[in-house]
Amino acid sequence: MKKVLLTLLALYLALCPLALAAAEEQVTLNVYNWGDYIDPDTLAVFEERTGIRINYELYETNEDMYTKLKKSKTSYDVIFPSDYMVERMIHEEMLLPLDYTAMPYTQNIDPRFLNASYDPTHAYSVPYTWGTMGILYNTTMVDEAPADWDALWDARYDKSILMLNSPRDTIGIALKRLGHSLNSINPTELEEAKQSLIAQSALVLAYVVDEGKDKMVSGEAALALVWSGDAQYCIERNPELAYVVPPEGSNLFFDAICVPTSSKHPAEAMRFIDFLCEADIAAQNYEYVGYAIPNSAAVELMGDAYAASAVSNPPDETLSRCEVFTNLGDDTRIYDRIWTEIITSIY
Ligand code: SPD
Repeated sequence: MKKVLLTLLALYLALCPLALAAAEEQVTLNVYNWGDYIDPDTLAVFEERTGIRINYELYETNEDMYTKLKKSKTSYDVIFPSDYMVERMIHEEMLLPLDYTAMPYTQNIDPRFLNASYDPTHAYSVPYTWGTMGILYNTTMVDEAPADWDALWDARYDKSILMLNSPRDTIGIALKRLGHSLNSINPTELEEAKQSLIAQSALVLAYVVDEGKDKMVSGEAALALVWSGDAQYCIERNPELAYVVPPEGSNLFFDAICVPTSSKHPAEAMRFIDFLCEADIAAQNYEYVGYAIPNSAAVELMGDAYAASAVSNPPDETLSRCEVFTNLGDDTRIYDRIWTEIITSIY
């Protein structure tokens, strides 16, 4: 009996350091993403499958995410910037080059999405979602379908209009409405856009990001400037809602997955990116977030329902009227200043 106990004790002492080392080695990934931009069940699947923990934090705009990364001491491992922000972060050496040999499921990405001007060889970014900006409107609350961007400046919808609390998007659409490029750095055009947004502000119910979805689904507002994925989400929950990309043109955006240079666990971060590219996981995320995905294998899995959505899959004619945001370099400061002036004129 004594011999058995001594053997058990020896075994325990031998295994204990191993168990402690394993516990110490447990990796936690700091994932920083937009609100409502992943099915939380997929995070649980990843954790269970890999033993890697996920600490998940949210942001509302590219600018919030960028500022946090620049200023915070927290090291993030995975982020989801849009096109122009990827370009800016590459330029400012804030992103790590990706190891595609460690991410075999990235082969599911449709090659049409792999020659983007914001990261031509996709050395730093894996495409995650894409979409357009447009007007979501309640067909029972507006007199007619919006014919152009002016609908968001229409006094008939006083305090029933929602705008995005996002500088590039909102200023960009004001520029587009006035017939200018949404990448304009022309001071006269930007001043004109600023004045138009200040004038519009009296009609605006709220400047929102994710909270706008509930307001539209519940009928609290009649019209909203939205991203197409959020339009898809809302229309699925309230069939009285419809989405239009106005004829003056709009923004075509691409959101991507990247690893910041501050990452402490780049190998695990890439394992997570690879996981998100698995067909069934990407399809599950589409069902949850409503944003179009560049993953051919997942699109194949989803079949007709996905293909039939004109919101997720706008016709080429609509896309040909859209522009992608570009990194404006130092001129980004002009947008920051204008946005501050708009917001302070309101409150
Ligand atoms: N729920 C938030 C979804 C984020 C969509 N990103 C759009 C970026 C446009 N530049």
